[in-house]
Amino acid sequence: MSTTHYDALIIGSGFSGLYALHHLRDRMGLKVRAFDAAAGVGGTWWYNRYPGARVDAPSSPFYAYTFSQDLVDEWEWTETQTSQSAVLAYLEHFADRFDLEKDIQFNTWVTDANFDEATQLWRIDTDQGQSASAQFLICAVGALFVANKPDYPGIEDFSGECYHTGRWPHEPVNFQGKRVAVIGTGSSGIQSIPEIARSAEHLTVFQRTPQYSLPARNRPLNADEVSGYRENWEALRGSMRHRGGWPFKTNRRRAAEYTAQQRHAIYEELWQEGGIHLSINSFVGVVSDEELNAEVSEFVRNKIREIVQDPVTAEKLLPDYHFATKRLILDNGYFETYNRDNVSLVDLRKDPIKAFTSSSILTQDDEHDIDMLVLATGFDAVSGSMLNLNPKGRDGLSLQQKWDNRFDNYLGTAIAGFPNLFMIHGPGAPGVFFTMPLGAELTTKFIADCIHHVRDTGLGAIEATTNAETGWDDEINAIADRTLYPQTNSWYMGANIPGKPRQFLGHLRGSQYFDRLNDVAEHDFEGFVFEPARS
Ligand code: N01
Repeated sequence: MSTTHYDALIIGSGFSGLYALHHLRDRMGLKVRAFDAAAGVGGTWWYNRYPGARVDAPSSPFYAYTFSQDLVDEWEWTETQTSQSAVLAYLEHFADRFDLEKDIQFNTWVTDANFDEATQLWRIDTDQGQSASAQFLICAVGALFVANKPDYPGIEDFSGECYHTGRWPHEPVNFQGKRVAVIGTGSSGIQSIPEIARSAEHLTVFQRTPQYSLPARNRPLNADEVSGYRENWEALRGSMRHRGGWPFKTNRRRAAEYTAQQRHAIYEELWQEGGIHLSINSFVGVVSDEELNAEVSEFVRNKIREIVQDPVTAEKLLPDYHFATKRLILDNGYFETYNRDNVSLVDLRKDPIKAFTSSSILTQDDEHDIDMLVLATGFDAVSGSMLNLNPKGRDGLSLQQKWDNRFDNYLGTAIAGFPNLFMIHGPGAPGVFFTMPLGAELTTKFIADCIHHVRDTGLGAIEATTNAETGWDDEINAIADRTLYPQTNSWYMGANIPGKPRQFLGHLRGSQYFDRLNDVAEHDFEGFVFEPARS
C-alpha cells in the first residue's frame, strides 16, 4: 500500500478541524489533509440533528468563528439561539468560502495512527485502505462524539425504532401516532422532549437526574442588533477573548450587600431575561459559594413548582445538586411540556429500569409499552473520542494504555510520549467552558506556534514532558477545587460513564488558559522538549 506524505494530518472536520485546516494550509502554507467519517463537514453538528437541537449557550453571532470580519459581515444569523441546521449551514458556507472540502476526505474512518520514531512521522491508516504520513497529527475529534448507550438487559431485543440523539438519522423521523420513550434529560433530552411531545401520541420521559434548565427565550435577531455586532466586531471579539468566551459584562455584585428580597428581585429579572444570565450575571460566586448557590437553586426549583401544574410531577423534576455544576441547560418550554396530557415522567431513582422487551420498558413498578426509543444518554465526553482513535506513540505505547486511569496531558493539547500530536478541546482544555469556535481558533494558533518553531529551527519533534503533565493536572484541579463542580456527578467529572476515571475534564478559566498558551509559546515552550531532526 502506498503512503501519501503531507506536512500535517487533521482528523475531524467540525469547528476545530475546519479551522485548523484553514489556518495550517492557508496561513502557514502547509500541505494538509483532513479526514472525517461523516459524509460532510460539521462534526458534532453533522451528527446531532435531533428535533429541537440548538446551541445550548448564548449563540448568535458569538458561537461562530471570530477571525474574519468579512465572514461576520456576510453571514446572516437570524435567531438569538441558533438552530442545528443554521450552524451546519454556516459550517458548510465556511468550508465553501475557504475552499476546504478539496482537502478533506469524507466517509473515511481513521483506523490507526502510529508514531514512527525512526522517521519522526505519524502514519495513519483508514478503512478505505489508504495510508498517509505527516510530521504533525492534529486530533480535532470532538469533545462530544462517542455516544453513550445504556446496556439495560434486553435493550437489543427492542424491535421498534431506536435513535440516539447524537447519531440522529438524516431522514425525517415521524413521531405521529407513536408511543415514544426518551431516556435522559441532559441538554439533548431537554431540547428534544418539547418537540417530540408536540406530535407523539404519548411521550414517556425516563429521568435519572432532574436538571436545572433556564428559559432560552429564543427570538429573532433584529436589524439593529445585527448591524451593532458587525460594526463593533473587533471590540466584541476582544471581549470574548478576555471574558471567558462571551462578550457579556458579568456583574461584580456581592450577595451579602443585598437583602433577600432584593436578591430575589434580581434573580427574577435575570430569569425573565433568559439565557445563562441567572448563572453569570446575578452575584459573584454562584458556582463557588455554597450558600449563594443554594439560594439560586431554590429559586429555580420554585420556578419549576410554579410552571408544572401537577405537584407530583413537579416534585420529581426538582434538582437537588448544586445549581450550574452540571452543564446548564437552556430550554424552550421544557417544564411546560409536563402540563400536556400526552406526557408522563418516570423517576428512575424511585422506579429504575429493569429490562427491555421487544415492545416495552420494564421498570421496577410498571411496564411501559412503546413504539419508539430515543436515547438522549449523552457521550463519553472529551476523552472518549481520543481513546477511540487510540494513537500509538513512542515504543508503541497506546493512548488507551497511557490513559488507563488518568487522562494525563499538558495544556489540554499535548501528550508526553506522543510527539508532534496535538489535540483541540482535549481533557484539561476549556472546551465547553469557553466558546468552542473561538477556542478552536486560539488553540490552533498555539499549535501553529509549535509547528513554526519546530520547522523554523529544523527540529524533528516537540513533546510534552511528564513533569509538565503533572503540573498541569495540579493546576486544573486547583481551579476546579475552588468551585462546587467536583461535588456533582456530571460528565465534566467523567461520572456518566461506568468505570471512567473521575477527573475534572475542563479548564474553568478560558481566558487565563489562552494567556497561558501564549506565555508558553513566548517563553521557549516551557514544559516541552525537542528532538533534533533525524534526517
Ligand atoms: O448528554 P448528558 P446530552 N440510564 O450527558 C442520562 C452538549 N450539547 O447529550 O444526569 C438512564 O448531558 C443522564 O442522567 P444523569 C452540552 O454540552 C450541546 O444531553 O447522568 N439515564 C442525563 O440525564 C451537553 O452538556 C448541544 O443521571 C441515563 C442524560 O442521560 C453535552 O452535549 C446540544 C443513563 C445525558 O445527558 C451532553 O448533552 C446538546 C442510563 N444508563 C448537547 N445514562 C448544543 O449546543 C445517561 N443517562 C446543540
